[in-house]
Amino acid sequence: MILALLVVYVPDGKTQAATKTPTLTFFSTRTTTSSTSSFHITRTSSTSPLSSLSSNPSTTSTATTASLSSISSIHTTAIARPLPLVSVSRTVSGVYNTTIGGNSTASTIGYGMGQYPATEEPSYACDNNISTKYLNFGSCISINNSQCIFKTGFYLELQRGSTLVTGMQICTANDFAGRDPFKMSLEGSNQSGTNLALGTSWTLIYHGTTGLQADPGRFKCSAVRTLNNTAWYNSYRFLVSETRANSNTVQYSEVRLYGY
Ligand SMILES: [Ca+2]
Repeated sequence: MILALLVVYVPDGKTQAATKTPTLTFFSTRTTTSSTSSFHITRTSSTSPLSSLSSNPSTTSTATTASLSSISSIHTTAIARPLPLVSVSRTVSGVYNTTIGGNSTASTIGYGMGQYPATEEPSYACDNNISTKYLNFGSCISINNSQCIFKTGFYLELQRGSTLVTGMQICTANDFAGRDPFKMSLEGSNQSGTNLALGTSWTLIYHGTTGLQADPGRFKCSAVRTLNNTAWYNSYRFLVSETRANSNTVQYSEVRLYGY
């Protein structure tokens, strides 16, 4: 006699502490014969490494067998997933001349200092579309200098609410590799609205290279960088510290966050 048992656990994914398990799936079979009545539990779990999430966030691993008594002791590997960067009121705020932990200086539409073209606005870095990009002129406009775009970026409050970010990925745009972000920072905040313009609302999560040190080509993404972060935030701010080469603008097609 064969009895199939399926157990699926899916968490709410929003507000609980970091100990929650993202997804747990068991496929179980019970096999009995005239000589034995033991249970055989076939477990199928998703254990894809973070680096594989850009192509497939739920790769299935091999099955293992355990006794029924060990079901409660089976642990799954937490799986960081690409996070939808849908923002509250669909607002993604561009900034320039903004330092880590400092107040945000708002960027506006235009072709001047600290501005961005209307067709290359900040939200295009969060639209999950690699063919669109965010470009900022920074503070130099016509001067090619790696520091001209220093302190540009954007921030947003996630519509999904409290989120734990444990990985990120930056994607290049259509042209001019020298405009690629080379160094960056990521900060988190549990403030919202106008309070996000205040530097005191932000806590630094990561400051370092983007993973684009070697040019991956146009419309390509860096490997997913694992972040050593255990704090949950509603809002995130991304700032570029340096471009690949001297340039009068900085641009990127996507900033992708991974986590829970
Ligand atoms: Ca895009």
